[in-house]
Amino acid sequence: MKRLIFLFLGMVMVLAGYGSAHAFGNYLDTFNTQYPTSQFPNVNNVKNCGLCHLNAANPGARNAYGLAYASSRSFSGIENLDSDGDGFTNRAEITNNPPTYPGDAASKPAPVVVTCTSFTYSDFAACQSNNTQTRTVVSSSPAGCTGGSPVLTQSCTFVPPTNTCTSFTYSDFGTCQSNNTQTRTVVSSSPSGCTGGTPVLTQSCTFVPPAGGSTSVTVTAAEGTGQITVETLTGGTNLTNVTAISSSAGSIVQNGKPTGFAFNNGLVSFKLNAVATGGTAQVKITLPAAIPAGSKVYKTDATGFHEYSGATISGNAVTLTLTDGGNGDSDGAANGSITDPVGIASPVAVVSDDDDGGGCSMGGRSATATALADSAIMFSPLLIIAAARFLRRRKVETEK
Ligand SMILES: [Ca+2]
Ligand SMILES: [Ca+2]
Repeated sequence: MKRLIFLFLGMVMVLAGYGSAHAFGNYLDTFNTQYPTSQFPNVNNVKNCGLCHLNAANPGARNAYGLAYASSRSFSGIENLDSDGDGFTNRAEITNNPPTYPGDAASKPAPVVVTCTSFTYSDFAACQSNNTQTRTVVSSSPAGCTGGSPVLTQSCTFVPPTNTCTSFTYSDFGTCQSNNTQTRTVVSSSPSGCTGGTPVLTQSCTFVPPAGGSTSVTVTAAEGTGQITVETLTGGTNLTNVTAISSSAGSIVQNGKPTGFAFNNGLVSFKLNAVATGGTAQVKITLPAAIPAGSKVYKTDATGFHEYSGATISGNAVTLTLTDGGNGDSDGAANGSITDPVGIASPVAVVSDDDDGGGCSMGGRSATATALADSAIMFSPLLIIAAARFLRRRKVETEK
């Protein structure tokens, strides 16, 4: 009995195996017709149960390709489908070399490697300290390519960035000048070691002329000789600090004081306000009496007396042409005001040796002239004696 049972089971197994093999054989014939080995030599790689079933070794449920075939019963009818959804059509997988399973998404042709041959680039970045600059690839072609040899760097000449000042600390603004501006200076700047930048050094303001000034001020000469009048002519609004000073005052540096001259009326100092910054101005100084010929105008500063050429003498007045911060401005700064200690040096009186005595001249005699005159005076008695002798001799000869 047992033997009968084993025999039965053996026949069932053989028949089952035959049925499976027979079914596979039918499909395979059809498959071979669609994909002949003669045309696709490697197609045999996928000619097994795994073509249509999830498990090649133990064929059970169909995979996606098997299901598609079961539905259509036509290999040609499903070859343009991508049954397993791996991105390749069933035909592309089967005819690929090597072929892959159209029902197994994990089995698919290796991607085709295309090397990029053309590129578009970003702009080059700033030149770096190593004298190179770089750019990046924006796009490349052909589509889907990889690699290639994009040119991403080039040589350049690195220029160190200038360290420009961006922040400043300032002094206070100075007083408002006659041009309605006031200035300040940079005390410090940052970042450290910077240069340049655009500090704001001036601003508008409203100039207010100094109070108490006048266009004409009269003071008594320091030497008591009379009145000295200082008046503005052009280029300044008013005068302040008009002061008469002795030329020998302790406040006046005596270096350079001319010899043979005297400041008969002393000096007069004044401040001329509201001169255009750096501009020129004219001031007229009228002295108590006519200014002697040969007089010179002197100005004084911290180093002493200096003859001033920017002056015109006429009668008892001298007109000074002055420049703010320059000629004639003893404060030395183009600051809208002119400070001007000035005096007229006249030749000193020289007592002559004339017989009538007591006379004097204003230095009009030269040293040579004086010497000749003195000689003439010295020898005059001898001339008288000689003349007397000459006349006496003539008288004797006549009497003979
Ligand atoms: Ca596929
Ligand atoms: Ca596949």
